[in-house]
Amino acid sequence: MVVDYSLYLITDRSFLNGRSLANCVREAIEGGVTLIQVREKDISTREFFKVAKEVKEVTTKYNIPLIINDRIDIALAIDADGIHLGQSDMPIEIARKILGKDKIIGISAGSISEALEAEKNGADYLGIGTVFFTGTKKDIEEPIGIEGLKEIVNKIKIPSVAIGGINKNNCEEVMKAGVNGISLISAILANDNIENSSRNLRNVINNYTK
Ligand code: TZP
Ligand code: MG
Repeated sequence: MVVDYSLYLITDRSFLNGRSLANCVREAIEGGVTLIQVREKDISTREFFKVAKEVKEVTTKYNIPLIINDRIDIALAIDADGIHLGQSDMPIEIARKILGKDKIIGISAGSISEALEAEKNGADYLGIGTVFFTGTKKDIEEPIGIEGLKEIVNKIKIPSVAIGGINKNNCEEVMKAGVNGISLISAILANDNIENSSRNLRNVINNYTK
């Protein structure tokens, strides 16, 4: 599967203000989002399954790959295209055994050693960060910044996306660091007009996509 990593929306229901996640995802795709990750914390298994299934209907219709954060069982249950794992989640080798070679496995990496390890163990892409401080994820230590991002990107061969505090004002310098794309939550979902905010990002990064 050829995946376009350029504009990667990660979901978070706390930004929805009563809007349906499936509709928000549809608007984001209309605005140029190329990849979706359903990432939900503090949610029951049943609710996660329901939300993921609703989003899957939209991504299937638009032929956009769908990644599930952390929950391999949910990914299998809805036949998602892949999974995104953090450093404390299931080891990648085990996830690969469970999911098979055709599913996408993404790994969060915040250092060169984490990135090289994930690449060696067969990750399909890396989510590199946190690049900037962000209110969306509170448990962040020191952001790696653009320089830290460049150092990691220069050491790896697999596709990468940057994550953490990315918005329309800083996405150009993030793309210039050499990543294949940007992944973001609030810069898209915290806006009333999701399609427009996606399109604004799309317009800036179009010049830099590999
Ligand atoms: N992992 C590192 S930062 C982050 C995650 C899931 C949150 C990114 O959210 P935002 O709103 O794009 O900064
Ligand atoms: Mg995780």
